[in-house]
Amino acid sequence: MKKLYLSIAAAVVMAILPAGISAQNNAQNNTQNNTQNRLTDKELYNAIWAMGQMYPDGFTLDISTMRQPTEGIVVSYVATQNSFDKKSIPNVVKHARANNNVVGGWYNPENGKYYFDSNRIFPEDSLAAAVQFARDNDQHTVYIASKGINLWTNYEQKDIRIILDTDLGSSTDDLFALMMLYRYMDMKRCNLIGIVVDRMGRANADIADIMNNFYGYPDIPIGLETNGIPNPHVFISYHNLPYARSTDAEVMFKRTVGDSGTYMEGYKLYRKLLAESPDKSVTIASIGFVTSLARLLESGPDEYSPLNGVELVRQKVNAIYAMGGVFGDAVEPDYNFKAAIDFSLKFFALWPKDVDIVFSPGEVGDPLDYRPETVISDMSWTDLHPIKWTYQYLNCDTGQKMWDPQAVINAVEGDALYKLSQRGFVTLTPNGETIFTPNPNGNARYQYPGDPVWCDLVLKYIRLMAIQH
Ligand SMILES: [Ca+2]
Repeated sequence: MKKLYLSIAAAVVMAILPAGISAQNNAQNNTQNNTQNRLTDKELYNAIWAMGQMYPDGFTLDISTMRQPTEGIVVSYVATQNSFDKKSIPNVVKHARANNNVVGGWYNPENGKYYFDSNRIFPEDSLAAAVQFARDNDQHTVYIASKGINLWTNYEQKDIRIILDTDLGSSTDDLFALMMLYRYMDMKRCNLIGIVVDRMGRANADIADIMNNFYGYPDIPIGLETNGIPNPHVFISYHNLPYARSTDAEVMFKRTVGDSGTYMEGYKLYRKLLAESPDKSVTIASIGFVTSLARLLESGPDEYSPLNGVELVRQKVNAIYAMGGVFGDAVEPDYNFKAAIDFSLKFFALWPKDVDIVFSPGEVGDPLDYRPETVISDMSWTDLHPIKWTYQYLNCDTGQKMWDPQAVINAVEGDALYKLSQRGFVTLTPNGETIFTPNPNGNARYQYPGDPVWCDLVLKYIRLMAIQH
């Protein structure tokens, strides 16, 4: 359901009420139920109806205080969802009084109807519970009052199986992309079936291990590239994060694999996970080097599948969302493909031309600047937090732009949040340039950068995920 709740002052509501009541309550309106008790039911219904007309994009109203909630996650009850027009308002109010004293409404210009409903408000750090409640009440969206954004609940959504392919251990946007996936898991919006760490070095896989544990998914399998590119540039060296200790020398973050365990080779984990998955069920989010992907595509039959890598991808993968590439008028250099150019050339040559690939160029995430002080502030709810630790103890003045989450969000949300190019084919030059050739039968598209409103919305979305606990 479309909803856009506006932040109007209670005074505006009062302006539509009888003068005497308006004056009294503008002066002193702190007592719960005070306002409602002073209104007759008919006056309350008229006020709600008037708000629906004044704010056709939507409103939320606490009828015990006649104020708009300024924070909270607003979810509608299914019981009142077919409440059209003025005659339905008494029933909505009755339900609201019996439950949470919150009503909302909006106008649908497509059918000329006003919709009113009774709402429940959850704390903003309880997104998973709010989404579950929304699903139980057949609601497509929840509304975040403090941020002015709607989130999809996708209650009818099928299982999306995600494999994250990441170069953990350098820029911190990989950490945020991974965080988003766990929070999507909390909301049951995807199933993260595996993490492939394509940056060589055991510590980088250990980072995935502590992230899995911290976010409550200790058993998500992790693969590690062992034959990728040697010594790629490190922007922020947070490889010591898995072994952080408190001032009392206590190990801060749990691991599942630990010092004695081993990680599966990255492309082998791909083969295992793909072989175990239904056809066309897996979406890959690639936010690092395509080293393990190139090795997967070059692989032959093994104990997991009689198919070679290309055929396995063709049969099992629905789409890949890849952070990288430079398109259109963009001038910024690509890092991910160029840094691993030999692997990237193999990847582009072998990736099946009938399996979709959506590129997220750097310019999409560029304006989404999640400042270090904001990160630490958003994570003020705990001191035991791997991302917060990184920001507290390392210099994170570089690398905090939210590039990688764009591939992950697009992979889970689908295309609704992004403006994508027309279809075409993309080839890679030995210099690392991505060449796009339009073709309606092409498998490739790329994200266009969003406008400032869009960038603001998506950054708020990422920040909302960071406060969940
Ligand atoms: Ca990355």
